[in-house]
Amino acid sequence: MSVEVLDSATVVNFVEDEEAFNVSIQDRFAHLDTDHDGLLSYAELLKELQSLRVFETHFGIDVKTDPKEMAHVYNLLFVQFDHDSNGTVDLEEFKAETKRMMIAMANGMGFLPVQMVLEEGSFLMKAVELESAKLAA
Ligand SMILES: [Ca+2]
Ligand SMILES: [Ca+2]
Repeated sequence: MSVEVLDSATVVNFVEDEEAFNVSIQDRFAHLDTDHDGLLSYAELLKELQSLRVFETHFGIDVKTDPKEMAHVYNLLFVQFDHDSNGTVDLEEFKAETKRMMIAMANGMGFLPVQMVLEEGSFLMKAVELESAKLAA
């Protein structure tokens, strides 16, 4: 984990960079799909949900003090990902919902950069990496 500064433009640029975003989605999906059946179960997706920093900003929930509340939120989120309600999340569902959530988060961030603790390999970290790669180019 590391502390990074990011703003809404960083997140939006990443999501709208179709190629970079697709690659990241496929990478992340493959990484989360530990039994390699091409679908994400609740347990598999949970790892991703836990790394999404969207909760603190979006729901204002303290992850550490209320695990029961978090379990409830994770359940609601899984249902959001599972568009066709078949109990698993496929690549298209994962991509569509991740994109939607990141844009929603970017909208919530406004124009001021915010500091966040990001996990290696998380989408936000990739967004930051893409942005700094562009700045360096
Ligand atoms: Ca799986
Ligand atoms: Ca599904």
